[in-house]
Amino acid sequence: MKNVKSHLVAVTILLAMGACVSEAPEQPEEADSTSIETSASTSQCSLNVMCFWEDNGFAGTFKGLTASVSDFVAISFGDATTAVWNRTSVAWVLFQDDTFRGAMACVRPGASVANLGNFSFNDEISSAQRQSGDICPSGAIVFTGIN
Ligand SMILES: [Ca+2]
Ligand SMILES: [Ca+2]
Repeated sequence: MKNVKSHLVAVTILLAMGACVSEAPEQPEEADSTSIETSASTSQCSLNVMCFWEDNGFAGTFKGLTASVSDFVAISFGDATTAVWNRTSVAWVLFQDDTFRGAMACVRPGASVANLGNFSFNDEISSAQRQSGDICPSGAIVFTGIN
């Protein structure tokens, strides 16, 4: 009887989840191609902000920048970044080392990366430099769109 009961509970939960999904408002087909799946954490990232999260999937501790930072230790975020989303209109170069040195990842306007671990850049970022346009420097890993 216990197994039947827990099975029923599971089915009830699934039905409840299904109901939630079907109640969600439909997204327009022509949604901004740069937008990423909305969740409690991605809503932390406002327009015109370069956003950083500690954990993959845009989760955990959040930092939002609007200007360059030469040492992430100063914002208590050294070697912590795992996910990013650039909601500014310019590219940002993220550096492995402080004072804009070392390996570079360039995140173009609107681009997001859910897991920098997929690009050998997990928990590496120590500085970030806002660019004046959407051009990335040569030698950088370039991110465009959803990654
Ligand atoms: Ca991390
Ligand atoms: Ca580093």
